[in-house]
Formats: sequence, structure tokens, C-alpha cells
Amino acid sequence: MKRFKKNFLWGAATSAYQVEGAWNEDGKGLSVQDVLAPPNDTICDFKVASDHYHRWKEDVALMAEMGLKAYRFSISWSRIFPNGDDEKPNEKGLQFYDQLINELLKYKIEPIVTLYHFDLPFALQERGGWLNRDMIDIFDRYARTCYAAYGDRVKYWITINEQNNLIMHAIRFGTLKKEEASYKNRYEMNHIMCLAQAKATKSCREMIPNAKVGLALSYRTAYPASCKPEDVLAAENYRAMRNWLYLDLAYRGEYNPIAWAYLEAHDATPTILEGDMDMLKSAKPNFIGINYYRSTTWTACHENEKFVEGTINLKGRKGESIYQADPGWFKETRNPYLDVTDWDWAIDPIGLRLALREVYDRYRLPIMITENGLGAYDSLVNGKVEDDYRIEYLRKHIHACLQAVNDGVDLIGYCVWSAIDLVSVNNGFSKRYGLIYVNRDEHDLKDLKRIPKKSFYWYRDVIQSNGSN
Ligand code: BGP
Repeated sequence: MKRFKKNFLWGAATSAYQVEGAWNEDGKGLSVQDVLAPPNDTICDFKVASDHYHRWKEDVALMAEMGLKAYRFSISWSRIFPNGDDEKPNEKGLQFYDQLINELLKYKIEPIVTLYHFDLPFALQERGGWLNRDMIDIFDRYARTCYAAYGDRVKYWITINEQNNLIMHAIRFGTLKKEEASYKNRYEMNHIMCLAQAKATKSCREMIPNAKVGLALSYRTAYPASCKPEDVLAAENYRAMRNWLYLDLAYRGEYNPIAWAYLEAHDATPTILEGDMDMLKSAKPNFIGINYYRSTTWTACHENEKFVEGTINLKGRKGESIYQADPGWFKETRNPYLDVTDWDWAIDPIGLRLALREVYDRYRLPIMITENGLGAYDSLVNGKVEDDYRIEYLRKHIHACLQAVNDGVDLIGYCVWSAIDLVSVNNGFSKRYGLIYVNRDEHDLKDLKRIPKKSFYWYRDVIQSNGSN
């Protein structure tokens, strides 16, 4: 039986706008997330979040106490360039991450840095956002600024977090306005984002020769609902659109043929200029980040059925999701063999093992689980959070990782989402993921005190035993 590697990166993750707060301090410009209204008027915005911007030292000390070997966080682009591409970077913004990185290194915690995690500077959005081809150079310049500032100390870089969500849920993630969110625009934008990513990846490899650089994709294992060939086909179609479209572009420099056929059928093929495909091919990212929370299950969707965009479960009540249906391609359905979270996310550790096998089999590059965790309603009782359900979820998923390692997958790290409670993208502070509790409610900031949950101590033991716990 193989074990996790000796230097396995046992980590935990956050993203800037979900954890930092200080949305308008020290010269930070607005990001699209500061401008976007919360999807549900009962949940909080991102203005204070977990106040990590003011409490980073205390937070890093707790991470060290947990024994983390790695911490994945993102840089807020609009802290560095308030308008996205200002003439000079904002010194105070640069300084914030500089201190954070030094503090992590002091405790021997490896920083894993994401450049862009959903929080595009609003000023760039006003200039057309990702539909504007200037974004290729603008993103590269921002990336180069970060490489120059931190490349002497940061080895692991992630260019874009969950590009597939940014495209598929473009309205919700603030990448496109409702009236602009045609499929044509989404996949035009996707193409430009891929070029920007390729350029920034290339710059990373040039500027930091020992760097490991890649993307983090929101990966979904896709099952057919039955062994009916039509259902098997539907699952394969979904896989192509959800996973392979993005990974093939980034890691092979080509459009996946099934995904391309889908784009043609939806009148959504992007404009490809001379040199674009060469640029994609030349990028050469050297690891793959996978964010995995759940699997999905698919049936055939006949041409005469109704198109349904599908929605995110905003209420946190089981059974209220509206499933996606795309005539001729796929239709989502509930998997009767899997339990779900309160937000209808299927809990499926075997799905993670399959994900790792599929991705490794296809690209043969080292993989890092850049996010995996359980969103739940936690309660603080007598000063404690007994989150056994989270421990159970993590234990099974980590075991699935070990099985994947035994299947031959080159897995280099695993990051729990999230290191500390933070604002869920769609569900505010009600849906918590952290190993550390933050004492605030949706609208009552209370004292924002940090309280390690039961899972914090459990994960510390996992790390200490290199996963044999
Ligand atoms: C991923 C994102 C994270 C995170 C997580 C949980 O899509 O990269 O930013 O929030 O999912 O999602 P949610 O907050 O919607 O529960």
C-alpha cells in the first residue's frame, strides 16, 4: 500500500474577497464582487467577511498550530491595481501579501497563490471585462507584477480559479450582465480568458524557473443515470463541456471536439485569431488544480424538451435545486445512491477518486486538490463547534485521495476548503466550511473571534500522521 508522498502539501484554502473584508481600505479599488448584490437579500455581502485583512497574523498563527504545510490564498487584484491596470501598483496592497507570505514562511507553511479568484477589478469590467481582448495583456501585466514581487518566495501559482464557473454561471459570478450573457459572449470570453491564462503561465515559467503553475478547475465527476446508452452519452457530453473544454485548452492547447460540437450547436463558437492556438500550446502549465465538492448525474435530454439554465440552491433546504436541461445534450437528475448536503450537493468520495484517475490518465501531470470541503450549518455550543459531519466528509475524501495515489495518480497536495470560516459565494455566512469558526452571524458582526472547531484538531492529527489517521 502506497502512502502520501513525504513532502505532501497538507493545506487549506481561502480566497481574498471571501475572507479579507477591508473592501475599501488602503487604496483597494472595487471588485465586481463589491458591486454585485448578494443573490439573496437575507445573506451578507463581502465588505467585512472574516476580517482577515486585519487579523492575518492571528490567523496564520492558528494555521501553524494546526500544522498546515501549505496555505492557498488569492491576491485581490484590485488591491494591487485599484483599476486593474494602473500605471503603478498600490504599494500598500503589495505590502499586505508580502507580510502574509513572510509570516507563512516563518512557520514553514508553503504559500500557494491564486491570482484571480472571481474578483475582477470593477473598472476592468466597465471596459468590457473578459470580452475585451486587451485583458490578455492586462492580466499578464498584473501576473508579472505579482511574480516580480513574490516569485523569490512563492513556488506554487494558480492563474485562474474555476474558469468554468465564471463562464457557466457568468451572471451569478459577475462576469457578464444578464443582458449580455448569451452563449456566444460566454464562450468568446472563455477563449480570451484562456489566452490570458496562457500568457500569464508562460510569464511565470520564464520569470520563476522552478515554479509550479496551473489552474484550479471546478471539476465534476459525471455519471449516467442508467446504463441506457443515451444516458451514457449525456454524461459524456456534460463531462466535455464542464471539464475537458477547459482542461484541453489549458493543457493541450486545443478545443475538445465534443465541446466544439456543442458550441457550434449553440451558435457559440469563439473568434480565433491567427496565433491564438499557438499561444495556447506554448503555455505549458506544469500541474493541475482540482476543486472537488460533488459529483453529478445525467440523463438524455430529447430535442423537444425545454431548455433549463439550472440554478444554485440559495436557500439551503434539501430538494430545492432546479436542475439543468439542455435539449439534445444532457439533463441533470438526482443520484438515488448518494446522500446530499443541505444545498443538494451529492456527497461522493468515490467521485473524487474517479476524478483524480480521469484527469491523471488524460494529462499525466501532477495534481493538487486545491479545494475540497463540506458546507454546513455549524453551531457554537458552550464555546465549541463539534463538526463531526465535516470530519466524516473529509476523512472519506482523504481516503479516496489515498486510493487514487495507489491507483498511480501523482497527487502532490490537498487543500481543505476552507482554512477558516468565510463568506460562501452564494450563501453568505450561513453555509460554513472552515476548520476555524469565526464568531459572526449573517448581519451581526459580533466579535469575529476565532475558535478552532473539532475538525481543526482532527486535521492536525491527519497532517501529523501524513494521512494515516
Ligand atoms: C468554489 C469556489 C470557492 C468556494 C466553494 C464553495 O466554487 O472556488 O470560492 O466558495 O466553491 O462554494 P459556495 O461558497 O458557493 O458554497
